[in-house]
Parts: sequence; C-alpha cells; structure tokens
Amino acid sequence: MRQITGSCRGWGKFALGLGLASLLASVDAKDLALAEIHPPGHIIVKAEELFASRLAELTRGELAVNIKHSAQLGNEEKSWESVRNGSVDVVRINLGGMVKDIQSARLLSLPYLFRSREHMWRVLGGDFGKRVKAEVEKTGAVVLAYYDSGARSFYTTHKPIQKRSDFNGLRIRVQDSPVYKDLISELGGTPVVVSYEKVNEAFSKGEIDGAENNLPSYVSSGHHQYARYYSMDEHSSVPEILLMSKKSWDTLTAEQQKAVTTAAAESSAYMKKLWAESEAQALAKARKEGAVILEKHQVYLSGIETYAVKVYSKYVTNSEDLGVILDILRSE
Ligand code: GTR
Repeated sequence: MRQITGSCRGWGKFALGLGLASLLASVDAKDLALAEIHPPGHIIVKAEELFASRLAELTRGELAVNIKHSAQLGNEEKSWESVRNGSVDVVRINLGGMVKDIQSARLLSLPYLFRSREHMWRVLGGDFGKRVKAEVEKTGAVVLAYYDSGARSFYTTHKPIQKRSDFNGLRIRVQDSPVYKDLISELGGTPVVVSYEKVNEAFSKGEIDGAENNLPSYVSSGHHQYARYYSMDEHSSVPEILLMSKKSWDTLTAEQQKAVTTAAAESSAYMKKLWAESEAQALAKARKEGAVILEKHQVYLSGIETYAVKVYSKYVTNSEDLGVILDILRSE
C-alpha cells in the first residue's frame, strides 16, 4: 500500500480531465505493477495508460497501476513466467510468445491464418477465444483483455523480400517460438531467436539480416533504421494479451475485480479505435526516414504462402484442431 501524493504523472489525460488528482490525493492505493516491453509512445502503452487511469477512476483511487515500460521488469519470456508464478501483478505480452505452453496460441501463430484484423477479432470473439482463455487460465493467469497487433511482415537490411527464394541464406530474427522458427526454415532462411529489446544490437552487430513485426513496432523499436526494406506479406496476426496473476487477482474485492475487467475492456476498445491511425503514422514515419515499403501486391505471395503453410502439418496434430483451423480459414 502507498499514499498517493497527488501526482498524476503517467496517468494520462483522461484522469487529469476528470479532475481525479484532487479526488485521489489522500486515498490509500494498492500498487499494481504492469510489465511492458514497449517504450512510452507505443500504442500499446497508450492503451495501458488508459487502463490505469480508468481503473483509478473506477476504484476511486484504490488501485494504482504502475506501468514498468521498456522491459524494466525483464523481457517478454520473463513476464510470461512472472505472471504465472505471481511475482508481477499484470503483464502485457504477445500470444506468439506463449506457444510453448498454450496449444491455442500455437494455432493462432500459424501463418496466413487470418485475412484481416476484423477476421482475427471475429475468431477471438467466438468459441476459439473461449478456448484461448480457458487454456491460459489453467496456468495461473487471468485474461483481462486482448489488444490489436495488426499484421506482421518481414523486413530486411540489404534487399527486399518479394518471393520465397529471397529468404535463401538470410538470418531472420524470430520470437522464441517453435512455430516461427519452423516457418523461417521452411522458407529457406535461418531463424535466430533474439529477445525484442536486443534486436537493434543484433542488427548493428550484423548477426541478423531481417526480422518481422507489425508497423508500429517496426518503427517504435527503431528496427526501420537498420532494416529498411519492409515487405507487406502480412504473414501473421497474433493478438496481444493483458494478463493478471491469479495471486494478485485473488487479493482484490469482487468490486475491484469488476473494475479491472471494465477498465481492461475499455482500454482494448480504445486501442482498436486507434490502431489504424497508429499504423498509418508508423508507415509515414518509416517512409520519411528512408524505409522502402513493398505493398502486398509487390510481394509474390503465392511462393511464400505455399512454403509457409507446410508448418500446419506439424502443429495441427489432431482432428479437433484440424476442425478448428478449417473453421477459422472458412469463416467470414
Ligand atoms: C511486438 C509485440 C511484442 C513482442 C514483439 C516481438 O509487436 O507487441 O509483444 O511480441 O513484437 O516481436 O518480440
């Protein structure tokens, strides 16, 4: 517990706009640390700031979220571990980094599964979303919300990727996920696992020739300064997830839990609204700073897709999952 002193730094304009500072000035607040790898200014951190300000408002200052951005609490792998063992209260990670433990995350990470963001959101809003939640909650973490992550595309240092054979001989950074590693191998490249915070270093040391990510992360991380060719193949759309440790969740009153769920849902909706704008801003900044963007029609998708979908046979291993994947592929 700590005394809030009246400082509203980092709580965002929403809290300030509502005159919350004075309301909260003398309330005993329970601090909730939120582990985040992105820096301030990233759209995800903006969503978390809204989560924090709304939660403070809904609980009249009882719960204070302290955003530990820029990997202050360690990398994403560490966050996933910490939220399960209860050593951190809240984490925001990408489902792509949970595949070793969560079968539905493995399926979600399969390349070219979703046709659009809207398609991904519809699938998450249905039975598949319930399955993800159930599998994650078995591990000791409570699912608070999903956030947009757009579509991930490849980017490279020396020449653009346009077709399958362009991967030959390239070392491509991936998250620590067997699905992504196999994807790069199938495409003819060499996967190199590097933690997100260390990717710039790997580029500058010449240890990798490329990576893949969505536009806001490509630019906010500064990867565009090393890998100037961004090829919009949009091979995967794996959402972000906001989780609370069960240990912290159980210390909250029912009313506080309700406030947490509401604030998380509002922050997700807020982010959904801002996502397209944030992609457009990132694209404009990338172009302005010298990135060469290859539009989807300039990337010969068929050659890449044909190889990429070979990984399905390894990860869709039973008839239930096959049914799930076919349903997703066929769904509107
Ligand atoms: C970002 C995502 C992070 C992390 C990162 C990565 O887009 O928001 O959670 O997954 O990509 O590639 O490691």
